[in-house]
Amino acid sequence: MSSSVASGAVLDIALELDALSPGEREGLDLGVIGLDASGIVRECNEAASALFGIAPAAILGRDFFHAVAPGAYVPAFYGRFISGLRRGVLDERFEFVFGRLPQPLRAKVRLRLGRDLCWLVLQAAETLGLGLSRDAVIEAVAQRAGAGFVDPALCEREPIHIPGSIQPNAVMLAADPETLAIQAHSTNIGEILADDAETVAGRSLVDVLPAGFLAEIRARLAEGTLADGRSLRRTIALRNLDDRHYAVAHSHDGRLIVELERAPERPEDFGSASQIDTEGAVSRLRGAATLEEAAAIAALEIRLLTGYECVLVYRFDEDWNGEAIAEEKVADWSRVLFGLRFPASDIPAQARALYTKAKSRFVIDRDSVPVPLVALPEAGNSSIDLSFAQHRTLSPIHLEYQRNLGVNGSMSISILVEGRLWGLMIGHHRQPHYVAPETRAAATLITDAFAMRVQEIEGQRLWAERQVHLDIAGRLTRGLTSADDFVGTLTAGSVTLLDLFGATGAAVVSAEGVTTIGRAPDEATVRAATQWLRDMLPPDQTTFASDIFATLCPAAEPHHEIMSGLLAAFVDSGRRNVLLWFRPETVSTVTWSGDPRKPVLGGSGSVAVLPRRSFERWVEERRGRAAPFAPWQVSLAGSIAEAVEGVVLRQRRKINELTGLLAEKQRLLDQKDLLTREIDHRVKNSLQIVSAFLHMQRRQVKDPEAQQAFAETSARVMSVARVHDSLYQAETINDVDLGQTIESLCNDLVGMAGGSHVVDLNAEPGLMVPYRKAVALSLIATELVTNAFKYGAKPVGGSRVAVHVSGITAGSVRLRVCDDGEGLPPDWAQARPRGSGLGMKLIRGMLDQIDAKLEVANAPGACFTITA
Ligand code: BLA
Repeated sequence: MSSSVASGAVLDIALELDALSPGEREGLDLGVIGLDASGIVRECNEAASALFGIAPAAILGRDFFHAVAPGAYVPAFYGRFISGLRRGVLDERFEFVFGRLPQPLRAKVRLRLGRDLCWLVLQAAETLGLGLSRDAVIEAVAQRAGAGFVDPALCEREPIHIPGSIQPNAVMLAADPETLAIQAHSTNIGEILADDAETVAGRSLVDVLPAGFLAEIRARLAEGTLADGRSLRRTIALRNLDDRHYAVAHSHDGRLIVELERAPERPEDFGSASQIDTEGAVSRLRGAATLEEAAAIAALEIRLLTGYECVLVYRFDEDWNGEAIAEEKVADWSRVLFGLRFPASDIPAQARALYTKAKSRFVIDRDSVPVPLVALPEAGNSSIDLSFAQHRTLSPIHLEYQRNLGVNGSMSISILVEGRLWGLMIGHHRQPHYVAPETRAAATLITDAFAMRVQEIEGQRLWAERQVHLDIAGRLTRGLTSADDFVGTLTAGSVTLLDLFGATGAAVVSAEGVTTIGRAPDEATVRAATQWLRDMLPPDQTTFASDIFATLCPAAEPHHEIMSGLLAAFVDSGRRNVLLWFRPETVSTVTWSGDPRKPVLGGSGSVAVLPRRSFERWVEERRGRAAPFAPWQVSLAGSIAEAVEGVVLRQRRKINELTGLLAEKQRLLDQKDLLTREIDHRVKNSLQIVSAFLHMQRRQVKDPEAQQAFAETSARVMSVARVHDSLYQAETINDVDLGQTIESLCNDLVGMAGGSHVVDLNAEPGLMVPYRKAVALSLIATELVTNAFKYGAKPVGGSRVAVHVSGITAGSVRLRVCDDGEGLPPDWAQARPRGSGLGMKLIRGMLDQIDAKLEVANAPGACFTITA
């Protein structure tokens, strides 16, 4: 803003002002202003009022440095004034640029302490533009004829880290960190050069900066502790100049950058903050219980400290839109930004990325004229990266935004929570506003303290919430480890999926089906939603969360009231099993500062985009949206799904094991069956052979009794063989078809007996009896039929025997053998047995074995009924 260039003899009028009458001073064509010791304008001539474009009456009696020319409230102007007053000696000549619209003005200034007043003599030197890019923006605003709204992404293109200029409150030097050779400098370099040498070409920092400061810089460079946002800050006296300068050195992008700004001579000159201020502020922040309270405290403390008329705490949401969650401002500023939402494009992505690295931005005067950087040939071709420079000029588009917002002087300090840009501490002033370096540092410190308190408060809340969830998740997983039925464990236990994530409904999709709890959609919708997830998500994605699911998935749309929010976790890689949580739609209103659908205006000429003009409240009714799921909730859902996978896998393994076991058992059973049948077959064969032998032997003996005995024994063996034959043919190894067995048996007996014996068989088909019963009944039948053949036979011709086999009740059968002989004598039971009596003994033995009952009657032939 200032230059120490001598201002020519014209301003020598300052020497005579005390001697002139007020009328004579009024008549001068140089601007003359008389200030009292408080900086109040006591006199102002016509030329001065014309220079400022303000009527003398509106200047007289007002504070020059705060009301008339607030841009002059800087060390280079007010600082000179106050120091001179203190010393009692003041006569300074310098140049100053008054930022104002439409055109800033460079003026030659002489500040001289007169007898009663301090004289300020001003001569307009030239009107200036606001720099090429800012002028282009202003031109575009003027030209704009409803060019409509454009893609906000265009805002992200501006390379704000290489603006090619700095704000005029400082002088900048860029040097080679190795050789300290100056590579570039701001064009106002003359302000710090004592010898009026306008150029530093071919010179080194050694020629400009004090040796002590340079030694520190060298040491820090060697250590590597001057990069990545670190800097060395010192107040230094420049060679041949009394003025103390606040110097900040940092290295970035292969350059050493030094910024020098005139420092207040005394802390009280510009109300520089001290530890005393920050101490109180930090302890008050500590006492804040809630986020809102902490934000309000931080905003107030910083406003009091920095003097901005308004300080806001601005918080980003997950989409990088932002909201003013605290607003502390002077009583006479009626504008309200508190509670309003601002679209993400207001602070575009590249700005947010930069603010994550570089902590703060202070702008004294929005309409000050940027000072270009000139690169010397030594600098090479690349532009100077000002990412970490304190005095980088801000984007001209953003400065236009500030103008639309009614803001001139401003600050923004990054609120970083866990390394992420959580928000900004924003300072607004309607006039230009200087903040001393120590105060800037203090505001940054308080902002950091606030960020830490946020981390604590949010961390505690999150911790408590997470603890509850971890506890529930732990109970669910413990349940899962001992359960085989994971669906039941998750949906029907003392804790369920509904106890997690503030869900109002949940569902489990498994191979068995869909199980829902709470407010959940019908099964078909759950299935359709699951299918949508399977179709839409890349194969390796195992979890999914959305707060607008009903607008994404067509099947969910009709159910937006209950499933606007969805959190899903696939259990297995085949995605057959999935856990789902539902959150209802929460209808809410968001009040935007301006229509969020039109945040960016199209520009004109070389300027593609312009900020919106209107910050009118714009109320959006939000529908189709649920409270969003937090990332930790999504990952917790993922780990529950993993635990479930364990159960599913275990279940599957168990089923596989059991199926294996079953198959093996079946194989063994089949084998045994085969073996038994084989044995039965062989037994039958062996018995048949034995029976045949007996038959053969019968022929060889002559004794009729022996013959009879052989025949009977043969028949008995045969009957057992028959049972084994039936067993061999039976489908199951235990049961025997009794009718069939008896039938074969009777055929054998008729065959063996020869002659004219006949058996009339009446057997119920498919009458199955256990093996033991079959053997016993077969033997009994053999005895009874053989006996009938023997004793029931008529003298002429054979006997006719009726054999009847039938079932009575389940598990019991009846065998009846009747002959057509004369019947048994009345005393047959007592009579000496006919023959050997072995037959009857055998019958009784068999009856006992199977616990059967025998009835004997004459009807009229002998009739035996066995119930077994
Ligand atoms: C930067 N925008 C910013 C900054 C703020 C805002 C605080 C930080 C710079 C600074 O310190 O001033 C926005 N200011 C706000 C908001 C509030 C506020 C939201 O007080 C509400 C309380 N901005 C636009 C459009 C574009 C744009 C349309 O509105 C681009 C087309 C750009 N904003 C933009 C750019 C920056 C910015 C490029 C970076 C400025 C810089 O650091 O150079």
